[in-house]
Amino acid sequence: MDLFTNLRPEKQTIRDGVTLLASFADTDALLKEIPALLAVSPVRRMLTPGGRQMQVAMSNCGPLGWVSEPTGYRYAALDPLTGNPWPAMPENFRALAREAAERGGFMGFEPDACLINEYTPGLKLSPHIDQDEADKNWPIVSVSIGIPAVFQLYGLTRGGRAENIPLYDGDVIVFGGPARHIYHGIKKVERASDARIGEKRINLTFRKAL
Ligand code: MD3
Ligand code: FE
Repeated sequence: MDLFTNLRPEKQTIRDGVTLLASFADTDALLKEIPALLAVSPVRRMLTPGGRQMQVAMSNCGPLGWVSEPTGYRYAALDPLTGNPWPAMPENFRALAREAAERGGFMGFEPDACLINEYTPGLKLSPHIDQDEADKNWPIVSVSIGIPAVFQLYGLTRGGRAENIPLYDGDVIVFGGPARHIYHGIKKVERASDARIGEKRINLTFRKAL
């Protein structure tokens, strides 16, 4: 054992279709953009089709935004909270998503939606599959900002044991191919503080909805 065995490889295949790019994102640059985005479309706790409030607060940027409502899930051009379009996707967001997708083996990824998830300690995201995107041949690119969280990967069904993957500030995961059909979630977030944003984790997921 040497001193460097704790360093994570910069690129790691977690399983077929799941590529982790450790510390890939310049999160200082991403964070500079976020206040202006959330001033246009604030994070809010959406209602599930079951009528419950989601724990995680969400917003979007880009031409389309993912929304959950009692009537179901959809991608919408207008923010239902404001009646206005979502804020534009910043150029550095777009470039990051494209570069990460390429490293994960997907050329020409042009996301039309970026979901912004905001976690505070104690919150979790229950296991689910993302299936509201028209063409599942495109990947989803996830970017972690702020305090750590444990990502849980299941299989094609919700049950069974999860594979736990700790995610830190700057980590990017590309989910494509067979990984588009696996259940995943975020474990209850542990208390921690980030020097820039405090006790918060922000996750960006870039999607091609249409
Ligand atoms: C695996 N978000 O927004 S990102 C989500 O950290 C979501 O906020 C979590 O799951 C978060 O839907 C995890 C990683 C992620 C996103 C989409 C996936 C993993 C995925 C789609 C298919 C498989
Ligand atoms: Fe998801």
